[in-house]
Amino acid sequence: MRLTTSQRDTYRETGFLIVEGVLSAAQVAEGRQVIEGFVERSRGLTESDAIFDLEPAHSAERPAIRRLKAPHRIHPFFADLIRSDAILDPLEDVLGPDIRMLGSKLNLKSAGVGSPVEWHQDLAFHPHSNDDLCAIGIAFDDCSLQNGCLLVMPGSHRGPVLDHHQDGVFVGAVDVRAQGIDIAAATPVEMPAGSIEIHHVRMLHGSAPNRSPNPRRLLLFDMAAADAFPFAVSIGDWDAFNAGIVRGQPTLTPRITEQPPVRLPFPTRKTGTIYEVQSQLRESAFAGATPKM
Ligand SMILES: O=C(O)CCC(=O)C(=O)O
Repeated sequence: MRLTTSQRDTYRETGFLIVEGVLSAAQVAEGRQVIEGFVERSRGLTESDAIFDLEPAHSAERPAIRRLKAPHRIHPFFADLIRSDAILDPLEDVLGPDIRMLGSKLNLKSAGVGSPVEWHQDLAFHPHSNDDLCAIGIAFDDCSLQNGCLLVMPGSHRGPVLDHHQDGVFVGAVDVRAQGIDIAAATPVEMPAGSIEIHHVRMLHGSAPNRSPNPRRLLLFDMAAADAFPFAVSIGDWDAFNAGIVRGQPTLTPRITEQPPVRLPFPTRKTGTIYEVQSQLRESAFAGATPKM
């Protein structure tokens, strides 16, 4: 499904976009079944590993996965999805014809225990030579304020990468109170299962805990124009780097554009998933009640 001119304008102006009905009911059902299989598998675990990031409340009796770390590497359903026209066509309208997948993650936000994600901009984690990057989120459940849908600050994608440091260390989160950011102005990304949302790499976003009886499973792919090259992060093996090209051609010519300031995510004290890095933030923006928008 290609984006309409009005959808492209919305993305350019606000920094995010929701498109409903991208996955069929059968694909949503298959995805849920695959995810349930991993939840069953996690019963035997007592700590997180290379595949599973477990919620603090996880137990064999009540398994609760916070995140599947790189779903495209562990199941063909997810690998096929990011190479499908349904997902790549709208991405091409946002990123151009040559597209690299930087990585994937599936945040499960289990009913009643799903952890929050503190406010952040993805570009703070992986600054690039230009900012034609985005994340695409694929909903396997209806996403609402009640079950901890994504919250975005429209227009923030036009601003600088904000301070994600505390005490001189990268904590992967913006202290919104200290930086005077009014999160009451945030927009909830509410959408039915089978929808996608695309948000710009500079978009300030986060999400509240899931205190509802319903899960909120969101598959996310970090995507980049193939001529956006990472700053300060080793490319490593060239062929492995280019294995991430999911449409079009790789290039040896980085496109360097003028963009609002970026900041490098160094020094680090703690690495791992965003939940682990953000655990260093002194005060959660989501402590207490689910915010009302
Ligand atoms: O799952 C969410 O609500 C937010 C995910 C996110 O922003 C991230 O994992 O970087």
